[in-house]
Amino acid sequence: MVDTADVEKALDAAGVQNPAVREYVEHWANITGAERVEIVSQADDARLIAEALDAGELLPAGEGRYYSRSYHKDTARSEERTIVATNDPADKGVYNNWRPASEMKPLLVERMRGASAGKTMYVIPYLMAPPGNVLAPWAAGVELTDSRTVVLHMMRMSRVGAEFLEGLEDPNSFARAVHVTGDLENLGQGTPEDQRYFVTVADERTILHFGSSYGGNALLGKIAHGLRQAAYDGWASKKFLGEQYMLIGIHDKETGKDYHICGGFPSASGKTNLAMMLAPDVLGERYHVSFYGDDIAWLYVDETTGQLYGMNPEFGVFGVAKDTNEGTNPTALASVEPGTGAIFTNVAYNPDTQEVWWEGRTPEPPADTAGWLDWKGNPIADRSPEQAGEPWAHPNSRFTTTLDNVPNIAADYNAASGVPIDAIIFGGRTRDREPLIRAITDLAEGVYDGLTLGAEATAAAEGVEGMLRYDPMSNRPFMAYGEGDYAAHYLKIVGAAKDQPIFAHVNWFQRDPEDGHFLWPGYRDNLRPLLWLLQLKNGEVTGRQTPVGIIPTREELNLEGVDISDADLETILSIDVPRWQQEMGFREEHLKQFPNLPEEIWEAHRRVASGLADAGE
Ligand code: GTP
Ligand code: SPV
Ligand code: MN
Repeated sequence: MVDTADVEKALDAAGVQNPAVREYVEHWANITGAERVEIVSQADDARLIAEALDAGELLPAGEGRYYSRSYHKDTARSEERTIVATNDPADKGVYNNWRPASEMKPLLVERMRGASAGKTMYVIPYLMAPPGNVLAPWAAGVELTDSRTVVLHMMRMSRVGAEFLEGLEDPNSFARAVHVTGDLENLGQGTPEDQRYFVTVADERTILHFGSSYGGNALLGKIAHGLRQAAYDGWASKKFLGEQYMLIGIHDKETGKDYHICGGFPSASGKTNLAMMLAPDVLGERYHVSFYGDDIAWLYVDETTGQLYGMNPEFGVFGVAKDTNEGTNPTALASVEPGTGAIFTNVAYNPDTQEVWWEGRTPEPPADTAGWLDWKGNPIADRSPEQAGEPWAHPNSRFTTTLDNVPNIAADYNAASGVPIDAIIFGGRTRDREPLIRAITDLAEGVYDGLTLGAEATAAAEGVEGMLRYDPMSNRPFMAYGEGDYAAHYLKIVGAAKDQPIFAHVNWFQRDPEDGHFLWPGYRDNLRPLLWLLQLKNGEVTGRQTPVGIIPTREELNLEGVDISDADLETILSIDVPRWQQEMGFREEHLKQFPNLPEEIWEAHRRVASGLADAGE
């Protein structure tokens, strides 16, 4: 085990002077029993990559690209094992899996004690904000991890460097994020003996994750700090919202105007794709879409101007590989080209050619299977006939790359303030009922709509793919406190903005009940309903009022060059009243779970329900 003098020496060498940080690092070095401590900064990337290649933790995937494979039972977030703990039972919500801090902390210390023996404990100082943002007091953090692969991911996903910890107004205002991998082969993942725990002790700003080295379970700046902790901090400070939102800019070259839209879709439901979207060819002369963020936005109102702002606290993209190709998302492919330093995880890999492949990359898998290994590392050529249909890549396989590599990254993505928000959208995978877009102009109705977002679960979480469930604001797995308090806080933050954003619910995933085809072509064509939404906000179109919002008429939606049948278009631009009436009953049950839901939300519910009752007569 490393001795305190050596920890002090490492901290000195890295220029870490903040006494609270030093104490925290020493404390956990003692508990985890790591053999050595290393403080990392962005400048260490090339060296750590070389070490990881040497150790076989990463494999080369062509020039300046890397491949990593995670343990086969460790490929997605575990919602069941994720817990928000605090010292106040009033923080218990329906979805946050609340437990007392006093119960969880000892359990985690017990599991982490001595668990990094023989390993290096990496100290990753990071910032979840563009430098200089007013929310900086909640953005600094220090992740401790015993996994080099996690370090390399964190360097791509967040701003890393000891400088972010010095000069904090309150030297204690950094999130303490401890990650210990554990013995992955003996953790009983998914069994009653499951040893994993992913705990955010929100009122102590301490994150303790044990038993995984994958994605949101292990890159603690991202989901645990950027979403769960931030949601709690935003509420406790009454200053901001931390949301699972993408954030894009739309530039109209004809009028010179810039618009910014943010919005939440559940995990693996299209945020990255929307943020990387190119305008359809016929609209490309006039409009340009720029990328600000694809997974997290923090929203706040500027106290002097009253303007609502959104900013992306992340520095990179951890995107779903499946179905990413030249047609669906050429931007994503460009962002992981040779030389970008991108890391692919759990895709199929060919060590002979250093190529990678995933389902949907090309219509058919490589014809010559020689050398190809599936995501578990098993040769494709050795598959039995029964295994032939199994995917080559894990459905939640991902690519990791920094914002700088994204071709449509906004010129001002690093701006300290973030950007003014014009619209907030919600959406998800919904195979029926939800039209292409319905706009909502009232704040309470917008928040109500977010709270009643119902969608199919995806492979981004273990075990629930395809199940229909409510996913409030696309935050169900990231809820940090009670849903009633959350709704009230949301109303207050956005309600304080002098110009109110327009809300909308979108759905790219309606399917034909007979043959299952997607009714809307999606991807870059998704710009069309968004342009309509901005025109509606500007008073340039009026749409058609329905009980569940305003939907575009066929004429208003720019459909030039879209390949869609009249019948499909009709379906996605209409409201199935009986189906919606049935939905209102489910919504009532869903909302009833939340005590102290603001009366405005219930009023919105009753307004929509009575509108639907009238429409059905
Ligand atoms: P997380 O990173 O898990 O939070 O997910 P995300 O919301 O960023 O999801 P992402 O954009 O990576 O999309 C996930 C999957 O949805 C991919 O397989 C996409 O190909 C698919 N997808 C995205 N947009 C569309 C669309 O417009 N239509 C259809 N049919 N599929 C889409
Ligand atoms: C999600 O699951 O919503 C993600 C990926 O964005 S992970 O980092 O694994 O949480
Ligand atoms: Mn996400």
